[in-house]
Amino acid sequence: MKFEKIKLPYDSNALEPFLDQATVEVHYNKHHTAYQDGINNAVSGTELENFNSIEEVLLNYGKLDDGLKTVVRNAGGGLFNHNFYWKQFVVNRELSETELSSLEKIKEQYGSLDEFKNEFVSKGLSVFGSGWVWLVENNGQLEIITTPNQENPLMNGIENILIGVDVWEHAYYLKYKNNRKEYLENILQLTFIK
Ligand code: MN3
Repeated sequence: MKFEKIKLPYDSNALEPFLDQATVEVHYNKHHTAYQDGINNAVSGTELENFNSIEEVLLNYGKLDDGLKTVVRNAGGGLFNHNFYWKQFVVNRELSETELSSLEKIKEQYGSLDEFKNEFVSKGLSVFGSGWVWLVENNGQLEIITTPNQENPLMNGIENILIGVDVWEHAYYLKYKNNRKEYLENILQLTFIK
């Protein structure tokens, strides 16, 4: 296996009550695994053999052979995005120095954490169909951006990602049904800005 999904850094019930155990298990065990398998099945005999990480593949997305782009965008993107998603949650750990300084930057740029949260949630609600909403730092400025399907900031050359929230229905439907807004508000409580 060339590109691997991360091991969950906590138990599958550790995100309760914001994210339920059943959702975490199906999302991590089924969906995330499918992205991992999808990209690994595409490696043999292609230029993907030359890369050492999925991040490196995505950062070079524009230069890849056209025949590889669909699988990299969908499965490779899915693998990276979900690795990021599970890792960002603050469970049984202190905030890092980077997270603490990002908190200050958010307050400076958005006025308050509440104003930031409102903007992030409304951006997440604006994604039509499946996709992601991100907080990134780009050229020294924080930006809230969205990507469709499994696309991500790396594909646009943005490496500094602070928050990434999956707004595919599979990420929340078991617990929140069609209430994406409540999911977005609750998921932020698991991140460093809680
Ligand atoms: Mn997902």
